[in-house]
Amino acid sequence: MAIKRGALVGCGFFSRNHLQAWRDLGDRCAIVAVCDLDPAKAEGAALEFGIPAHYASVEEMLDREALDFVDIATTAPSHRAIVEACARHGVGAIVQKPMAPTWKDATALVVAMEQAGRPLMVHENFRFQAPLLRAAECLASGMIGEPTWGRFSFRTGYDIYAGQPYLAEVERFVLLDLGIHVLDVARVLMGEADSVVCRSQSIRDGIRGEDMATVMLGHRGGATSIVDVSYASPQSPDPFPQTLLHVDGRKGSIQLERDFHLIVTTPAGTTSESVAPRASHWMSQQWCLIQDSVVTTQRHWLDCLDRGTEPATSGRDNLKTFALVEASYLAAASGRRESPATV
Ligand code: NAD
Ligand code: 89Y
Repeated sequence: MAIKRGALVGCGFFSRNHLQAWRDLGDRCAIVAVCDLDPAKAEGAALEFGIPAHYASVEEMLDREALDFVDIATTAPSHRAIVEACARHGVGAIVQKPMAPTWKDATALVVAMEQAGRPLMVHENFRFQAPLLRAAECLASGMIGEPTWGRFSFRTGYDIYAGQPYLAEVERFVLLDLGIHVLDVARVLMGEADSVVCRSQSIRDGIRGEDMATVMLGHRGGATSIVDVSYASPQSPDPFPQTLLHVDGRKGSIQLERDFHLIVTTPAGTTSESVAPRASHWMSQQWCLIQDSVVTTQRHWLDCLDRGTEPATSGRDNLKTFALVEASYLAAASGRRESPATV
């Protein structure tokens, strides 16, 4: 397979993980340009990662570079315009979550890429985390039978504002930033949901949006699940950034406990295994769960480009997760059970 030529847009906090992961995948792709509205950030990333070109304008970069894909690691308000520019230039894109700040923008950017006939994947990395991949594999094997109930929980007091100060300013906060990841995991393990109940809370002083939310999903097969997310849960030790889960099935259960202990109960008995992520020289102890999943996510994108197949987290697929976020906001405001939009 020919080496894919990619360009990264957005050289901020999280982009380093993308660039390190592309470097790990260097036998399959080359990042040939980076872009940031702040030219110093683009130049700094190009220098540090040995990337030949840097730009302050996406349009200029798309005009000048011959690309197989663009990797969009900017914050959500810019995603629609950048994806639409990729669509106009006939270039595929992988875009960070959340796909957009609103349902209208999310659907528009998916349609733009579909009309251009180019691939679009959302960089939704939680379902690609090593422990969650293993939990999904156990469930899919049928060893615990049909799932009947699930809880997917991410609660932390970790100072996320230090690295991502923009999160304090957004009106739609924890559901769109973090709930979107955990709702996606619930979809993968429990199947599609057709009803949503939600309560949200704003706990921390000085933030604009909600930093705690509890969602109850009704799944099509009859199962129920709870997704609870919080950035206002001081604790020690803090499990950040682990998602913990418990799924009951008709024949057993799966539990993912702190520090990557997976406990599976089947009619044959209970087993426990360590499902820790892979650590590599550029990863930190705390973030390697996510950093390792960035490599897995980006590898999946390259696999799909090579094979011409639809990514598991394609724009169209991710709209189904986005619809659960929208229904959660609606349910929190109305106090009623809401139905997600059909995608
Ligand atoms: P950031 O603000 O640190 O960096 C974003 C960069 O994009 C900035 O340097 C900004 O100048 C640049 N930018 C904005 N608009 C641009 C445009 N139109 N053209 C070129 N450059 C532009 O943000 P971040 O914390 O790195 O977050 C980026 C994205 O990654 C967000 O969508 C966030 O939700 C996501 N994120 C994902 C994870 C994860 O685990 N999946 C973790 C953290 C952040
Ligand atoms: O913003 C969040 C995300 O997307 O993953 C982890 C995070 O950076 C903080 O919880």
